[in-house]
Amino acid sequence: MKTLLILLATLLSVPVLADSETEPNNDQSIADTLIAGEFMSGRLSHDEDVDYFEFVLSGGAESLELVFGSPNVMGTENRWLILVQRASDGILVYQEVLGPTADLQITRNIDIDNGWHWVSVRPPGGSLATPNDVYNITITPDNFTPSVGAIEGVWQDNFSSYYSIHEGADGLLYIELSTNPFGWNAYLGSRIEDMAVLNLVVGPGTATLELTFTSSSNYEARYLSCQTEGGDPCAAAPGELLYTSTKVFAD
Ligand SMILES: [Ca+2]
Ligand SMILES: [Ca+2]
Repeated sequence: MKTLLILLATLLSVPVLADSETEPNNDQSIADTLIAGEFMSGRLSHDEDVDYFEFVLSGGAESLELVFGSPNVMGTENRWLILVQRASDGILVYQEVLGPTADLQITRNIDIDNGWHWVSVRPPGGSLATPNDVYNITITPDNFTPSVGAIEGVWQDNFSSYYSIHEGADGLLYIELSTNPFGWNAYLGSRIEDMAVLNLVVGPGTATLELTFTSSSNYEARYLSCQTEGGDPCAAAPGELLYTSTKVFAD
């Protein structure tokens, strides 16, 4: 197990589920594609640089979560103008000048319909300087469902524990890569849309775990039921948020 954790720590320096802009992307006809739930990074290289991205919503999307950050930015002076535009008629569905800080990305929920859209990132104009730090942008529609295989990989929760997810036609295997000296735990079950329901198959006691994927790189974990080996209720009550995880490695 120790070897595995060292291996994981080595792998974790590699960002995953991420893409970078491809210049020139300065108008709508050569926009880069945003994938729901995946991180896109870019940079305004000069005062005339505009970065266009495009995405298509389907299946009855009604709102879009847009997350905008700049993880290495120094201070609070950096501002980017973000526009979201419907391609069919050019209507602006969102525009705002955003100033994320290194420790605080910005999240907005935007009312939106199905169809093709553009996001553009540009200098803020006026007396504000063009920021030259790297920015990142992630969009996730409210009806988002990860595709089969998109959630495979190694995940880390907000308490620094690791998990491994394996998904195929036969179901979803979820392994807790615990440092617990008494052994490891595994759950088996299946996923429908954004929710997996999994039963403990290796480990003490009985438990049914529910994972809710809010994107291809985030989920929340809760027990639907849980009993210890001695038949007592587990410390965490059913429905209580146990942890949130982010994806840290994929093939
Ligand atoms: Ca750029
Ligand atoms: Ca550009």
